[in-house]
Amino acid sequence: MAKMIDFNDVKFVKSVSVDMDFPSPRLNEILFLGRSNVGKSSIINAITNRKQLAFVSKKPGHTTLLNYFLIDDTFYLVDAPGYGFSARDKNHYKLFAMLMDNYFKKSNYLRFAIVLLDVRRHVNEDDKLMIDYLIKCHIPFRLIFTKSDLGNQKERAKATKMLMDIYNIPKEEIVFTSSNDGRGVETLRNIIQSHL
Ligand SMILES: Nc1nc2c(ncn2[C@@H]2O[C@H](COP(=O)(O)OP(=O)(O)OP(=O)(O)O)[C@@H](O)[C@H]2O)c(=O)[nH]1
Ligand SMILES: [Mg+2]
Repeated sequence: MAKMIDFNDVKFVKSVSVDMDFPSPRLNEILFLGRSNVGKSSIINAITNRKQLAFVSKKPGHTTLLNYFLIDDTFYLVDAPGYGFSARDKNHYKLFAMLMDNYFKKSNYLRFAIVLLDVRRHVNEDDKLMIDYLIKCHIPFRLIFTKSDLGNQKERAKATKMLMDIYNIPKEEIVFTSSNDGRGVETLRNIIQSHL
């Protein structure tokens, strides 16, 4: 049996730019994707039981970098920049697209991607582009809802139906997380552990 990962053992290692100067040693990577503001950094903080660890992306200039967090000296959690700037900021979108294209081409260590969706919002064109890209490239991934503390029962039911209808996802595979009240966080740790 694989060893149990200690998610509390976490270090920020480095930010990787479009030149893909990966950290060493090379280890398996779990990538977090999602629209800007969906809660990527917050869920990484929740998974690792930290308050402020993953907000390095909020520093100026860090918005188009991949942030690498080493977990238990075993693998990296990779916090990607948020997408969804395309309409507002063409330049940002170009940088994001270049960064991710290079990443998907050059990282031979990506094991699994987690695409975060806000429980209160419908998937939009940006989400669909990202998800279609993962499917096309045969990158295994899972769709995970964030901010479940803000959604009521009706919104969760609607969100469930949405994923069942659009992506044929079985009901029992749908996970609701919240960085605020911690629900779903242990499930997410187990999902990550199972893909290492
Ligand atoms: N109520 C609630 N708020 C949350 C949750 N997760 C994140 N937030 C809030 O949503 C906002 C965005 O969270 P971030 O974690 O910075 O989102 P992000 O996806 O990393 O954003 P970018 O790095 O800009 O792409 C912050 O104000 C968080 O406090 C949650 O589970 N519940
Ligand atoms: Mg962030």
